[in-house]
Amino acid sequence: MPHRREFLTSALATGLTLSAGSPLSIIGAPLPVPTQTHKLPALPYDYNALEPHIDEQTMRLHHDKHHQGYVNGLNKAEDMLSEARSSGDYSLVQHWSRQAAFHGGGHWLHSMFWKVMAPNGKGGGGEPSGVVMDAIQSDFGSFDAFKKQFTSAANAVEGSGWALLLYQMEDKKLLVLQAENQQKLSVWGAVPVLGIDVWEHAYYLKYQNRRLDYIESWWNVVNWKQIEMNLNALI
Ligand code: MN3
Repeated sequence: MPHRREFLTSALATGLTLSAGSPLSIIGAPLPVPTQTHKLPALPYDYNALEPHIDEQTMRLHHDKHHQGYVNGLNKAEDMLSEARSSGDYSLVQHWSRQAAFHGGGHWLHSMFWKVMAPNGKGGGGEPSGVVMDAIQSDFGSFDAFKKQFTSAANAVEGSGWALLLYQMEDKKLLVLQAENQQKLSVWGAVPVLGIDVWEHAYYLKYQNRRLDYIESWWNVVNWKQIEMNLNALI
């Protein structure tokens, strides 16, 4: 499907007139409307389901406004990138590639973030078992050692970012990394299987500047079954 501007340009070039407020049409036939490639996924639970660890208002703002913003930003960046490529303006290509990386990172990580959480006692909290526990023990020594390292990494992110547990495909090992913003990582070939958002918008309403309290409470809603599915898809 052509992008909207290309389409409008070609529509106008062929002498069509567009009237404001009415659907585009050629002699009654509806014209294709540009699709928004990426869409905001629904939360897999209610907005208040993670209380008291993550409050309802934070979840509403975080999912409906912040995540939606990344989805919109990614759709726009991809459209603009396509235009910049056709025009041959490679400084714009670079600009929109960076925007796509930022917003795409945000969209992907938030989509994972909602899924790796579940209400406490209903899939959330406790410890992993099976393949996840085996991998954690083998790569970090113990679950406790992993949890301390991950908590410390999350708490120490400078400014906005994430702590991530990733599976390194080449080494077949788990590792913990920080991502600044959404996308600045230091390792290739590693896929996130668990992550915590430590941007202030993820916790500030309830925890204010007490990021560590948020992280420690967050462990109560970690959905280890989902992490097992994420890992099993890679190994
Ligand atoms: Mn966020």
